[in-house]
Amino acid sequence: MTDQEYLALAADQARQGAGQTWTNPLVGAVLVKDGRILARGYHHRFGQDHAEVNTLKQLNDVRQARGATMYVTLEPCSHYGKTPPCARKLVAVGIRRVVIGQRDPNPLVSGKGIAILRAAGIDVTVLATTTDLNPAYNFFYHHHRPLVTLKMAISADGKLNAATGTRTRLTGAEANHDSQRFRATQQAILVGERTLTIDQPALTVRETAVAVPPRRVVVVNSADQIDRHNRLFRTSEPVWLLSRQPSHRSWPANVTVVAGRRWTPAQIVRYLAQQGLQSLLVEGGSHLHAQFVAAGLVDRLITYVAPVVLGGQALPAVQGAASQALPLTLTQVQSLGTDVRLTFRRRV
Ligand code: AOF
Ligand code: ZN
Repeated sequence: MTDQEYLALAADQARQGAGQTWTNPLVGAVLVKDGRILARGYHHRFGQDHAEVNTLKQLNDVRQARGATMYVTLEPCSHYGKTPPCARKLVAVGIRRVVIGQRDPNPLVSGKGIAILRAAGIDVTVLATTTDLNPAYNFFYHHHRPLVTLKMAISADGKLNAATGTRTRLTGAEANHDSQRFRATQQAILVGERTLTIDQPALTVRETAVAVPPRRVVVVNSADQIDRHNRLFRTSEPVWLLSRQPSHRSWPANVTVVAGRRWTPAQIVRYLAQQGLQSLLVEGGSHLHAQFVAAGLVDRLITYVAPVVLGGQALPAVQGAASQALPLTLTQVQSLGTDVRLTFRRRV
């Protein structure tokens, strides 16, 4: 097998940690000697052992690792964090070669893990074949803000709702499951005030187990004018109300009000970055979509197109703030029952 093929196996390992590792990335590893796989492992959960250590733990006798090659999807760490540095561990057990799927963009590690391995005489190959495993993690360390995905379900004529002030269920069960699965990968979900009251979204992840549920973020003019009977407040996942006006109410423990700022997309994204959030899903409505487009803060777009024409009075998917066109590259087309999902990324 080639280095790339072993790394693909390591990536399969990594994906088993999905939904459990944030703020850490998904990482997987495979240990190979004389063309035989001795062990596989991954980072299971935030705060627990790293992939390399879990892999070594699969061995009956750690001396088997002497002279072996470790394939790992991310540069082994160099720091004493919640666990001791993996790079030193690989040196200590006598690994001869390390093949790395991508360099760690976290400045705590970046390049230092590789340096430790090389200084100890280990043969190190660094590829860039596993960067797709952690898109938001990588984006966050390169751009110092969360990766922003805009998600919309529209009619075949590009409309969101049948008329202002009503909720229109456009997509079918398969598209709804798909959007639930996507939510599970996100650290924050944002809606505007009108969507909160009209659509009554719960903004929860209901079909996947996640260690940390996405924060449910709402931009409002005044937190104190929000109806506490909104469906959003019926469950205990964290809610952040980004309010222009200060709040004098007392709120339940899961609700945080951050007040006194005009919450432009730039302000929202800066605040979420300060809180360490690596991904943001913007889920409506049309005015918030327009603001993010106008601010140039849409990195990816997911559009579900439903087989219906809403016509006349219906609300366009993006409306309000004046904006320039947002050039996109289509990355995927999927049929989901009677609907279609189009995935785009911003063209750079
Ligand atoms: C690895 N293997 O499996 C992971 C790594 O707080 P800690 O100690 O868990 O360290 C977290 C950082 O370590 C994380 O931001 C990333 O740089 C690296 N993650 N490194 O060698 C792993 N999960
Ligand atoms: Zn580590």
